[in-house]
Amino acid sequence: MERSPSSVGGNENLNNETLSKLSKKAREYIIRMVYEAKSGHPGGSLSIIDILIYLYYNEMNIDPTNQNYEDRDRLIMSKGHASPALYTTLALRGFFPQELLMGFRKINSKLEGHVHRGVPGVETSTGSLGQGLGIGLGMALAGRLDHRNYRVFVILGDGEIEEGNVWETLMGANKYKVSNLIAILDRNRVQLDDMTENVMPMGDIASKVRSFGWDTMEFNGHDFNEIRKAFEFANQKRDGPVFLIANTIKGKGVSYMENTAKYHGSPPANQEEFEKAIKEIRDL
Ligand SMILES: Cc1ncc(C[n+]2csc(CCOP(=O)(O)OP(=O)(O)O)c2C)c(N)n1
Repeated sequence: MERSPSSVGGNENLNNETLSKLSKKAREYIIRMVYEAKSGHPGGSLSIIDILIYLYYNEMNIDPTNQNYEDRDRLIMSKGHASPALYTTLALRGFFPQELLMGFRKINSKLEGHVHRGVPGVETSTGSLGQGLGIGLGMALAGRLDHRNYRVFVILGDGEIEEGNVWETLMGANKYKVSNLIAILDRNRVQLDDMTENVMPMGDIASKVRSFGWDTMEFNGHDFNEIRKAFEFANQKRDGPVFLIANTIKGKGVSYMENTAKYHGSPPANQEEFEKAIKEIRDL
């Protein structure tokens, strides 16, 4: 199937400056949400937020005023612990009121700690790592069978791809030659409690994935020019799936969170840390 983004939906085509402002706002929300909840995952949320902002504002065919229209592009946040990043992006984009963000992880809020389908704009629940790509392949195949023109974007963590079922899906997507499936790897090199290289050395991920029949491209996941080029690459006419490898920094934007596993699943430890994080984000 030829991949041709339709004009339906809400591509805003924002410039880099506006995208950066939105990312800063989102980073601040991420910190506020996990600090207020006294739990949650800031590190892997801060590493993926620039890409999410780009996708939801400039790339995906979506319509916050008609959220479930059949031809909308789908996004699966397979690393479901990065819920603060996805929820914030959806709220900023108008899928639900921003005031609801501060209910994150609280009783009676829909904003559960791991990405939850009850939240407007969320396509599928995630959190058990390794499952999102398979779900994405199913959605991509369904789109093809239904003669729909939508694309499916799946965001994976580099710790997550240690899961074997990811590699089963890499094979399956090649077998079925799905051209409407785009995987995005958040290559921040840190896992839950250590560097990914120490937990499971992955070697050259791009050449491994290419050997499974996917087209690949590596880019800087915090540079909007490079993010734009990566999705231009993904949109080229092709007859198979695409795997984009985003080189990112875990905890990006908050100095004491960067490149460390300590803030994978911990909020700022006290008011001082919280204020430092907010100040650093505002100074970005
Ligand atoms: C099947 C499964 N095993 C283990 C976990 C626990 N866990 C949660 S996050 C995480 C690390 C994920 O690392 P990565 O994919 O690199 O995420 P990121 O650094 O981008 O946050 C682990 C092991 C889980 N959620 N699901």
